[in-house]
Amino acid sequence: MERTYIMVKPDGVERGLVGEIIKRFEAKGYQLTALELMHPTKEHLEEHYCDLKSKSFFPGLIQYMLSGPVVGMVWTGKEAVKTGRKLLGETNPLASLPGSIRGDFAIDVGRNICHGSDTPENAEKEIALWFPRGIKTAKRDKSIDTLI
Ligand code: FUP
Repeated sequence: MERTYIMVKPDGVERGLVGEIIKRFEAKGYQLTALELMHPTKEHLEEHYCDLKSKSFFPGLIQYMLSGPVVGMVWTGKEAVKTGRKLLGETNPLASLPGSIRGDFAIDVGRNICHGSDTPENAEKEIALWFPRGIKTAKRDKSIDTLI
């Protein structure tokens, strides 16, 4: 099963969109595999966005990402990377269709609410970067059902 790293950025957390984003991934049928509210360091964010280091918007991007906590998540399921990016919409929210998260909730590329891995390889790199202690994937203990 494919995994993707989805992150609610500081503006998404500040605007109270964490639940809305989780709801859409759950409704689509993906499985929530990891979730954590985090306060990443500048160095951690520079590593996450290392491919964009030469871009003129890089300093502003890092500053924005440091403006508040983020919520990192791993979602698992069939074609999670590609479909996850469809659920998020285009990088530029103005190019995102209504019905996508950015299409419904954002207008500025520099405040685009969420991040989603762009390839399965990058997803695994990002999951290792954001969840360095690993992820427990044990199945739920069904014996608890008899206690209810
Ligand atoms: P994405 O894969 O959708 O996250 O897009 P990129 O990796 O190209 O860009 C990462 C982040 O850089 C975007 F989410 C927002 C920011 N960005 C800008 O601020 N200006 C730009 O012109 C392009 C990207």
